[in-house]
Amino acid sequence: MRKPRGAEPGGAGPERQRTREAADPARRPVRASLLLARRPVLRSSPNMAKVSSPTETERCIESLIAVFQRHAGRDGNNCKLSKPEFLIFMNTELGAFTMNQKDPGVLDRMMKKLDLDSDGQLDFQEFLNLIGGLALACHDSFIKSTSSQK
Ligand SMILES: [Ca+2]
Repeated sequence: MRKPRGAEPGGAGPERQRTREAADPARRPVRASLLLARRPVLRSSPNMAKVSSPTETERCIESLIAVFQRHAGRDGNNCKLSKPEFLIFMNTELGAFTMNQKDPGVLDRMMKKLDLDSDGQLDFQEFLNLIGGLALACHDSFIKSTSSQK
């Protein structure tokens, strides 16, 4: 009697091991980042290096850095967000927020307020103040809406 493939008892044999190894590189792409560079590289076998997946928080930090650098780099300097870059960032990444503003001067005032050293550009720290402020406003609004439901 012929058994169907892979139905043998103790199916975690060499065949299953091979398919898992083949699928791994696609599931866990090796990514270059500061966060991952500091993570320990675990080796389960001499031929296979496993890089542990970034946590949700690490992915958020990586995303913030990537988005900042992508927008700041439009003029060649990816360390500072110029006013035109800031406006593009606000209209593309935070379009829902921007569209709800009735005052056309709100982005100008935001840029001035965020630009703590008044160099006409936002560095990453100044950018994080914007993100932190928006996150805080969202959190407060979330708390208010959940407490009013009780
Ligand atoms: Ca600045």
